[in-house]
Amino acid sequence: MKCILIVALLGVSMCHLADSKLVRGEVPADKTFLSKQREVLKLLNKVHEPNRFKVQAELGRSYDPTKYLSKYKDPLPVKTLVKQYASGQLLPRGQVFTLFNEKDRQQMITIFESLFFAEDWDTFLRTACYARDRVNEGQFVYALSVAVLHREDTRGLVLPPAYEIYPHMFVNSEVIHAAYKAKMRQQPAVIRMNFTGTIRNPEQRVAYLGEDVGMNSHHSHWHMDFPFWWKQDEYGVPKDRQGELFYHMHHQLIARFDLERLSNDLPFVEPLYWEDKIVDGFYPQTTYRVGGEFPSRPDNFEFQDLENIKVKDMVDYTRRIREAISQQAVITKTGEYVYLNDTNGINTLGSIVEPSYDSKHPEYYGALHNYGHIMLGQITDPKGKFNMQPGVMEHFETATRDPAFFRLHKYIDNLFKMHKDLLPPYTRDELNFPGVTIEEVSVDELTTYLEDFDIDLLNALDDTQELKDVEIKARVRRLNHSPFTVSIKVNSDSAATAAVRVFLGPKVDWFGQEIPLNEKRLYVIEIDKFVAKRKAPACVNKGTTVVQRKSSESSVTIPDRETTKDLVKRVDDAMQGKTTFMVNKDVRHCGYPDRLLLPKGKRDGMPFSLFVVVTDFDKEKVNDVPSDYDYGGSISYCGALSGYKYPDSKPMGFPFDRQIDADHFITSNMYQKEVTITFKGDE
Ligand SMILES: *[C@@H]1O[C@H](CO)[C@@H](O)[C@H](O)[C@H]1NC(C)=O
Ligand SMILES: *[C@@H]1O[C@H](CO)[C@@H](O)[C@H](O)[C@H]1NC(C)=O
Ligand SMILES: [Cu+2]
Repeated sequence: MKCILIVALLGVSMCHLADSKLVRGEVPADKTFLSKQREVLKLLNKVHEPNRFKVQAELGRSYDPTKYLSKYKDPLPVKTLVKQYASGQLLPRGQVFTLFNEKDRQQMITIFESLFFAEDWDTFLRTACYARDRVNEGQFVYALSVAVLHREDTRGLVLPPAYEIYPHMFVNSEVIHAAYKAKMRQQPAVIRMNFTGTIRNPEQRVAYLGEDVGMNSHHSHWHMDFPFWWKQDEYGVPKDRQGELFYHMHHQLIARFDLERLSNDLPFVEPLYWEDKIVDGFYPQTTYRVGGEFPSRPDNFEFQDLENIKVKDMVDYTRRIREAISQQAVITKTGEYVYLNDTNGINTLGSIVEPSYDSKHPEYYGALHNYGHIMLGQITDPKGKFNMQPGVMEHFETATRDPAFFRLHKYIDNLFKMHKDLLPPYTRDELNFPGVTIEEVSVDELTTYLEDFDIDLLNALDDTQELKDVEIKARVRRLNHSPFTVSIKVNSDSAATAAVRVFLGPKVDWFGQEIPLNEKRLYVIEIDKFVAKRKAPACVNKGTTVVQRKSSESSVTIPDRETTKDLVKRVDDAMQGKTTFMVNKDVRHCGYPDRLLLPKGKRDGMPFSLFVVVTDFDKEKVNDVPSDYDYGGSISYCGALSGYKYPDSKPMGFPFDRQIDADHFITSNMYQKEVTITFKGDE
């Protein structure tokens, strides 16, 4: 007992010396924090209408940024913003903003930089109020969100869930129509939302995943935490292993989609190809707030040349990327080679494929992923003849609704696989943890069910101040699972710190055939990754430790987001001194929903393979923080935001990211076990 205590104390005090940014867990918010939180919530209230809060509105009206240029670390963006506004160049309010439109994105970046470079909170707030009623609301919400997520003086502020800021992106047209009716009658209403499509479309069986608001929220927040346009050096906020995370997070999304498909008797998703037909069409049944429906795509549609992006370009980019992969080197703008044959290769490749601002040669390797989104988004109006709105693929909030999202990403993932397959399989030394044996792993019964969830639609509905707000909600079905605990019995012959990775993979494929390990690895999902202290033999005589971990603690997931209404109330109560508002400075909005941690499974039970891998954390640790520091809770897919590096040096997805020789894979520090997931509940 004593011995553990000493270890823990040492860890904490050491890191206090090393790092002042470290705030562990929740602390009570002070007045300053509460007032910032309140201001941000006001800024994001009913963004389609002029700011209702008089003080903010007045602040914005009277503020002239050009008089305070010395208050910006870089005054150029805010100068540009003012100039663009004055000359009417900005995207008007009310129009659809998509990040994939180059011009609209550049404007959004100017707004973001104006906010981000504001020297202090006051200047930030004034700039935000200035922009709130002048710039396009889509650009505003995006720029403000990314700024809040990255400024030091806004750390820990909670943003309202995106599905409450602009519910149009998340619920379908019928719901919006019904909501308007209810609002006009001033009657509270709960409107049942159905998933897109009909039973005659097999893809509809997995619509509950692609249309899950938590899943969409995770995806859009991942892209806010790791924007592809992020200028690491200029902003002074590095994005550690951004290219690799792009690969890993999306790979996990596809693998999870595939397990969900298997649970619903659908085969694994097939990649798409630029010159082939896209067999499955998509009818989103979703409407923009103004400007009409999201465009739909009939079955068997082919990719079309757009004004600026040709199908042939996509083929060329792909060929060059494949060439780089087989040569294990990419060529830079200046003609040098950057090798891909080490653990950093995937990061280089990821930033080329997405591409992020770090792409070594965007002219040569193009923008495979981003253009893929655009090609799919504009497929039904490639020449802009009908002035159609952007498709669901052109917003990270809506992209996963379209099954083509997973097909595009499978295609991209196969390129990453091609690269990983050229790296040598892990050696026994790399896999092993000498002196450590997992003796047993046990898990509670794994069960899933569907439940109702209500989305607050208040923000979606235009109204006037005179019209009273009535409760109008959309009720959706969503997947959930019973909480479970994984218990791992580890035997060790010395004291050290262990990194524990928990994975789940399919056992049999769509045909019911057992999947060989080297193929299974492609569909293995990460359930958790955490650090457990092993007790020293001096403390525990027998050297056996049982590590227990709850599903709710998973570093893949975050819990349900708090509703704006509850958040506002909590802040108001705390400001009046009625309650204490607890704040976690590392709060993450990015994170797979806890509810979706497990795939649905089947009514009569579906077998899966559970893997637990224990390795030596001291050999892979990267940051000088206590080993159980949780970086806001969802590091696995979302990395570390607060200026830290990704916490372990192993390749993401280790040890399933490389080819496996099944006969020489499972070492004593690994454990494999069959588990069953049973779907219990109503459809
Ligand atoms: C959803 O489907 C049910 C049953 O088919 C139907 O009664 C209901 O009106 C639908 N909801 C909406 C919002 O269209
Ligand atoms: C990668 O390839 C280069 C060029 O062939 C070689 O010099 C280097 O040693 C290789 N690195 C690894 C880790 O294999
Ligand atoms: Cu994405």
